[in-house]
Amino acid sequence: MPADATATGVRHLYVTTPLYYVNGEPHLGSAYTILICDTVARFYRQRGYDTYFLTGTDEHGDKIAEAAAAAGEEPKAYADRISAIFRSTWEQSGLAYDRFIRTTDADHIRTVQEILQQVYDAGDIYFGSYGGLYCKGCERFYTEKELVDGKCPDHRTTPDFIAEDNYFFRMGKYQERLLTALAAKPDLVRPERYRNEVLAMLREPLEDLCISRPKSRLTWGIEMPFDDRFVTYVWFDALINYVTAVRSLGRERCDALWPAAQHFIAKDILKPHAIYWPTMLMAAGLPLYDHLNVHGYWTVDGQKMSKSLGNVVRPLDMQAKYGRDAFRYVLLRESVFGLDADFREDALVTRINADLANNVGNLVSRTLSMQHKYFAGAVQPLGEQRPEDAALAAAFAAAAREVDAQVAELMLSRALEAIFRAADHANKYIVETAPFTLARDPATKPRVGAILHNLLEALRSTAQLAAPFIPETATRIVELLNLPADALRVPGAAWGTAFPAGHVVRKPVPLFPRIEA
Ligand code: ME8
Repeated sequence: MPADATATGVRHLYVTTPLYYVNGEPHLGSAYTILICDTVARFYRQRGYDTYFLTGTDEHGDKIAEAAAAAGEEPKAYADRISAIFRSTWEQSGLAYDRFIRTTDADHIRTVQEILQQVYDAGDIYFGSYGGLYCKGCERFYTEKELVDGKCPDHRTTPDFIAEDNYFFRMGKYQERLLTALAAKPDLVRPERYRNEVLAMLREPLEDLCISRPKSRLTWGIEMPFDDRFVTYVWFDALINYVTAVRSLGRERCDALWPAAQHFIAKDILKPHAIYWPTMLMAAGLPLYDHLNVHGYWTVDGQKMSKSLGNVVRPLDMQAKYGRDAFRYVLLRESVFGLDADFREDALVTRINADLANNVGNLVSRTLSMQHKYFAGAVQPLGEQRPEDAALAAAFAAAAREVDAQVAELMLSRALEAIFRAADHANKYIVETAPFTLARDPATKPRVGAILHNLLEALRSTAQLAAPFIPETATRIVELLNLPADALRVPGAAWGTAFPAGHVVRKPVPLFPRIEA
């Protein structure tokens, strides 16, 4: 669960994606992290939390300068262009973030310089010489031990040996404090496997961090406030964005949101987020984030996604082909947070047909068509609850509890499983209670009205529970039920109280047409 309520009683949640490098375009991996953040933010927003959701782009450093040069553009013009592609992709995907930050934004540059100056004044930044093995892909120095056969384990390239005078951050000084923080809060970094990786990194003495680049080698960066011959190392710059964004909201909201910060990343950038960033925060006298949530990698048909293999999955293409919610659903349903996952288009089609079309889609169309066929769309009294009605209501109540518990642990696929299990229960309830048979006899027609009323409640609950995961579908269900949008808020009406007798629901429209393979 996010951090506790403050004195005002309002709870807060601040979620962040990594700031994506502008050296490539959005793909399945970047889409996944932002989708998880969007879902978690929607979930807590629906429950009345003050949420703030940040994403954006990381635009300085060697890697971007090189990509711009390769494209024959000035770095800023190049960053403007690619950053706009990210922004428009996320907008077209319907992601409800609060700010799209760029590391070239003026307030960010100011915040980085302020923090650098503060840490420098406090004596935690010094000038020195260093020679080391540098991987441009990772934008960091490697120790011999970290390399695999002399190569960067991520990029499989041989790092360059670079020796120069630079500024260093006394990261090593904070090793013990970081260990204490990790011990005090066992799920600061989660899931546990990544916490263990961090603890393993901290078994070695923590070295100081080189945080500048001489302008003789790189000019595309934020100038060091105390020495204009240097620019800031891209990670020391980019990580600070998480603070820049909340500071721009004013003191009070910043103080409420910052301790409720949850960063979402994949395992590739664990070290900067689990080691550089908390020690930077300590040096700047700021509290640590609430959680660092680390997920695995997506592969495509069992292979690493890459331009050369031609298997890069583009979120907008998938959404155009299958719909936004279907794409969201499959990514969230087919992955376990923390573990690697494999994307296959055939599995996507199977999921859409089985879960979305056959289960929820069918439930909507069967219920609404019977409501229209037997009662011209008008809701009938609920009547006395029979055991099978109570069991249906109980199935949704249990799903609601399970969804809360699973989302708190980021087990979003399990949460979805619980929702679809309840919807499946409703489909079985139709078979079991057989309203289509009862409708033939005028004596049992009132019971048909009651059954359908229970089913409308099941649809309302399905929409409410599923809203953070498949928001457009939830909204469409609520529209078909002819209820106001706030019917999706949690907690909502108690079972049996959302539809007054005589309330008229709309005629069904297919939500998810079956896809022929
Ligand atoms: O590292 N599977 O940016 P980046 C899952 N600018 N997630 C993936 C993925 C995959 N195959 N590929 C990428 C950077 N991601 C820095 C971050 S933060 C202050 C600076 C996602 O563009 C995942 O979230 O390389 C991963 O951590 C991120 O993209 C890396 O994005």
